[in-house]
Amino acid sequence: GHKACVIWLTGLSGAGKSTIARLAERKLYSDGIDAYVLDGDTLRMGLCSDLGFTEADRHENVRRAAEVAKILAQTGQVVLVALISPLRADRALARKIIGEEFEEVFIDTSLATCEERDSKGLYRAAREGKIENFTGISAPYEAPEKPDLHIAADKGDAGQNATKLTDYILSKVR
Ligand code: GGZ
Repeated sequence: GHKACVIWLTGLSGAGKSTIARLAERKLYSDGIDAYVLDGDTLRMGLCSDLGFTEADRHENVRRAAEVAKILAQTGQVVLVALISPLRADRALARKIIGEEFEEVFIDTSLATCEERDSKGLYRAAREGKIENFTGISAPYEAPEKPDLHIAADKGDAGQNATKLTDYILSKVR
């Protein structure tokens, strides 16, 4: 068996968190490691469907995700959490809930790049004032100061970044 852990991916909307997490999940699988992705988008359709994007709601979103990740990690899986989780205090809470198995990974894609990609048109809508409290535009994003792993994701394709992440995870769990 391998050690369980919770890989917490933080970064802006459109930074590539979910994509990288899903690619890493598959790579881990082919290395015989059970991995599971907990995605903000998915959680917000069910468990967190009562939450919006105020500071209080994001705090609660992060707290619930951390509690679920902790339970999943107890089953021995590698849990990949992909959540903007913009505030340092909230990520510190997640670390506290999860304990020593918590690894913070910064998917560092600049606001300029995310906004240029704008794959869902959300940045444009936020600039037009159609979405309130949008991270990076009208709500803060506090970059991690000392992430356990820093992935500069402005350049380099998702596959390469997922390989970096997978290698890091393998070094932790084996
Ligand atoms: C940020 C928002 C917002 C606002 C909707 N601010 O790129 P996406 O679409 O698919 O991912 C974003 C997702 C963020 O949810 P999280 O649960 O990760 O956020 S947090 O950790 O801060 O609670 C984005 C969409 O929801 N979205 N409105 N105002 N992102």
